[in-house]
This record gives sequence, structure tokens and C-alpha cells, in this order.
Amino acid sequence: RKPNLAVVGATGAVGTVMLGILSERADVWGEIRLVASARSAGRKLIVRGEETEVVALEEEAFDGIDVAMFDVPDEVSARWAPIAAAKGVVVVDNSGAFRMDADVPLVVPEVNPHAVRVRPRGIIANPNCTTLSMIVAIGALHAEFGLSELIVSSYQAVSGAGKEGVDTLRSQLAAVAGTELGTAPGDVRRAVGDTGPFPAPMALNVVPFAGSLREDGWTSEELKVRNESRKILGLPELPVTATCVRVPVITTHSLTVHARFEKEVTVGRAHDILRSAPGVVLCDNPAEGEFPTPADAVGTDPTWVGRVRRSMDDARALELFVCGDNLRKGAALNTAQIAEVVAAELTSS
Ligand code: 11C
Repeated sequence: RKPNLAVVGATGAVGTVMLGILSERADVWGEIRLVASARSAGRKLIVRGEETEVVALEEEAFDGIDVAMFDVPDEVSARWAPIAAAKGVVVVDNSGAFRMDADVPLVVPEVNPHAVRVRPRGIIANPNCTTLSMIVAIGALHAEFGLSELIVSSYQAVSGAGKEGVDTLRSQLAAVAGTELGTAPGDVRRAVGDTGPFPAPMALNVVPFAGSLREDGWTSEELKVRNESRKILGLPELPVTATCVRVPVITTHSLTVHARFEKEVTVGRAHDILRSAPGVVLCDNPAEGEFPTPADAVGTDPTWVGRVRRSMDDARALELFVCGDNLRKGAALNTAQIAEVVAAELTSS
């Protein structure tokens, strides 16, 4: 029989994208049960073309379920994922609650699909969207050249901060549209007023801070990029430096990447690798104005890569620009891909 799936957090920003993805992809599921907070229970949502009633998150919601995807805040996953796992459900969790747990694999199916099989807690973690927006391309280059250092800067979309982030940018853009704001210190800040979930205005601005402040001036987001990249690539000592910046883009994270390798690199070979890597699209012809941008990549599945250059002072280093939809590959799509690997395993066993 086909395994039964629960989507926990079905009404949220990522959950909504998930229902679309489950409706588009090859259908490997028996029942799809939609689960959300008691407040959303009773709502009817469409998945696979069928109206489906949302049930409340309680222990019975996992009865008869084989695989559960969690797209909920960290504290909700921390509480409920172990409850589901204790009932024999394989949990694929998109929160930060378990990613660095040594007994929880952190999986990107194009990079480390084998890791899915070793899950002593019955939980598999999905990486943070910033890591996911670059790691498929980096993993492909690592397999060929052997990665020895990563230095990245992110250009993160406001939907990474959820619906509140999107609403904040939209209302700020409305406040500045058609004005001459952005020409005097503080004029944008005064005009937009409340900065919502961000520490500074997002309209007509870039903000060098995402997540929360941690030790020595690093942000949680920067530490996630470092720790998660190391775990996914299986390189626990890899030097990784990230600077995470929020930009006025609705959806699709971008990153500039300086990647240093064990072997000498050429742009031609890097192009060949990226062109043939599953999940990657090479878009690199700057003479014709061809490079990825969030406005073009949004709503698509692959990691888009362009502006590939060999570093001028280092024959072992590449510079790249990557874009990935933070709600699709950065969240819902990768979770769905992991769940499909589990479904194939359950179906064949
Ligand atoms: C952001 N990357 O753009 C974050 C959102 O660890 O899953 C996702 C946070 C996480 O703000």
C-alpha cells in the first residue's frame, strides 16, 4: 500500500507552498492528512485537487500515519515531532529544533540521500533555507574538486521571516512609492514607521542582520549556514564564514559564494559540472545579460547559478552567484523530496 502522509502546519506560509508541491509531484501517497493548530481546525484546503479538512494537532492526528512533514515553529516541532515519532511515524522536520542533533540526519537528497537511512530518533531534519539555496550547487562542485573553504554573503528575501515579513515589505513599499524618499538620512525610517520583524526598514534598503544575535557578533542565521553546510557535506572542520543580509525581495534567497577547493579549478569544468548536476540550472552568459536574479528564479525548483569566475589571485577558488526559491527548494520542496525517499523505502520494505 501507499504510505499515509500528515502535513503539520498545513495553513502556514511553507505549508501552503507544500500543498501546491504535493499536487504537482508524482503521487506516492495514500491519505494526505492536513494538520494545524486548533485555531485552524475545520478549515478546508485543496490538495491533489481534493478539498480536505484540516484537523487539530493532537496525538490522534498521527493515527495510521507513516510519514509526517512538520512546517511549524521550532518549539512546536520540539514538542510534537518526538510524540509522532514515538507512534512509529517517520518525521521530516523543517524547523531548527533537531538539525544539529547528532542522532538526526540533515538531508539534501541531491547531496547526501544515504543519510536518510540512519535516523535513530525517527526524525530527519530539513536544512535552513539559506543553506539550501546554495548547497546543491556547492555539493556538486565539492564532489569534483574537494571543498576546502566557503565564504558567503546572503541576500535574503523577506518571506524568510514569514507572512509578517512579506506584509511588512509590501506596506513599506506602498509608503515610499512615488516619493523622493531615500535621499536624506533617516527619511525612509521615519516614513515607514514600524519595521515589523526586521531591525531596520526593508523598503529602499538592505539590512545586514537576519535571525537573532549570538556570541561574538554572529547571527543565528550565519551560524546555521556554517554548521549545516558542514553537516550536510560531511566536512565537520570546514572553514565557513557567512554574512547574512536581508534585501527587499519577496521570495528567493541569493548568495555570493567564494569557494576554495583542494584541486585547481577552471570555469569550463565548473560549468560542465553545474550544467549536469541534478537540481541545478546554469545561467551564465553575462555578455548577453544572462545571470540569475530572484525576480526570474522565484516560483521555480532549481538552484540557479551564474557569474562563475575563477578567483583572480587563487587558481583553486571559484566565485559564483546563486539564487534559490526559499519557500520551494529552501523549504517545502526539499522536505517533500526527503519524504519521497522515505516513502520509496517504506513501499519497498
Ligand atoms: C530567514 N532562513 O530567511 C530564515 C528563515 O531556520 O528554518 C528560516 C529559519 C529556519 O529568515
